[in-house]
Amino acid sequence: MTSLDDDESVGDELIGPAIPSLDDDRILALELVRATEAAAIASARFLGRGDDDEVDGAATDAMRPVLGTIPMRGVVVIGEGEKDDSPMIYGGEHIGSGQGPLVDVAIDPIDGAGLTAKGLPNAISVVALADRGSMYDPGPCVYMDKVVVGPGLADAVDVGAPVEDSIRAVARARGVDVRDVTVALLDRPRHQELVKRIRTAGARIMFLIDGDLVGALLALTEESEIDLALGIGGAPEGVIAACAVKCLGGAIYGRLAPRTTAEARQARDLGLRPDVVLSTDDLVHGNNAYLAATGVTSGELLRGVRFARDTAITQTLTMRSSSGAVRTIETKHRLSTSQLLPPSATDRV
Ligand code: VTB
Repeated sequence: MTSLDDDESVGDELIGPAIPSLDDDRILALELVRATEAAAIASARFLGRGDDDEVDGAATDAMRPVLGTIPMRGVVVIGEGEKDDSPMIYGGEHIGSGQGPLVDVAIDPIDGAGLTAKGLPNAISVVALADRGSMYDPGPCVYMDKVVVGPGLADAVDVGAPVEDSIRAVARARGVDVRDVTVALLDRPRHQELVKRIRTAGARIMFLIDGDLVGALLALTEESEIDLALGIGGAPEGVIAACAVKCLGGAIYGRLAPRTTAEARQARDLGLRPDVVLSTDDLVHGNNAYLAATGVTSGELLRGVRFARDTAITQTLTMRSSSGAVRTIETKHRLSTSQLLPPSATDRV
């Protein structure tokens, strides 16, 4: 976990005029949109071309310079893992214009690089912010076992409770039959047993090929078809989902799911507790979270990037916890004059 006290580099950031508080800086909710729009447009150029790394690289390349213009003093807590040949935004990196509030930053320039490379639905580009020191750092743990439910269902579930109980509790809270409860989870062999139990309990399942963040966001959206997002997905996505919970209501419970005993040991050495259930507040404390997500490929949550003559149209959700405002922003970008994209992304127009 990053904290103000143990981050030596914060020293320089504290020099100068008084630092604004994050909740005074509502403009950030709009500034973030530009970062996810840029990543979405750049990565959508590689739709269906079969190369995940190209998609990922384009998203990161386009997002990085925009993040650099945002008036914040950010430290990346949730960044990208190391991958060859891709320009990464690393955990610990300082990001932002160097003015503005002290924030923790979580980025997923593209959740669903593989989906985009195959032209499949539900790829999004995401950035989230919260007060400095407030985001949970899953360290070496790649996976987290998660339960996400929308507003009004927060008390109905717990990652430690049997899934059958959670499904029944959600049905009761929503006033519907169990067979009308819809669960989203990643389509993975590791979920075989869980799938059997959900089916035996009588609920419906919507499988996610990839991109469990969209599953979480849909579970948090009352009008969506999904009531509950479950199962083992990305740990970073768990922290980002917690930012969304702060803005939209509902709850996330997560437990780190180390892949090996060595990873579990490494996590414990860093003070993490793989056996403990983490609440929304453990994953992001305080009430100052922001999140922006732009559709890369179309899905139930967002439309993907559409290209026309010298134009790209994007759809973005942007939200901020302290006001509770959730905006859907559709933007028409004139590609020949847009300052948003690096030249490498526009020369293919
Ligand atoms: C999910 C998904 C990501 O990783 O977190 C998934 O949201 C979980 O890992 O898009 P596995 O694919 O190994 O099951 C991604 O697919 C890739 O980061």
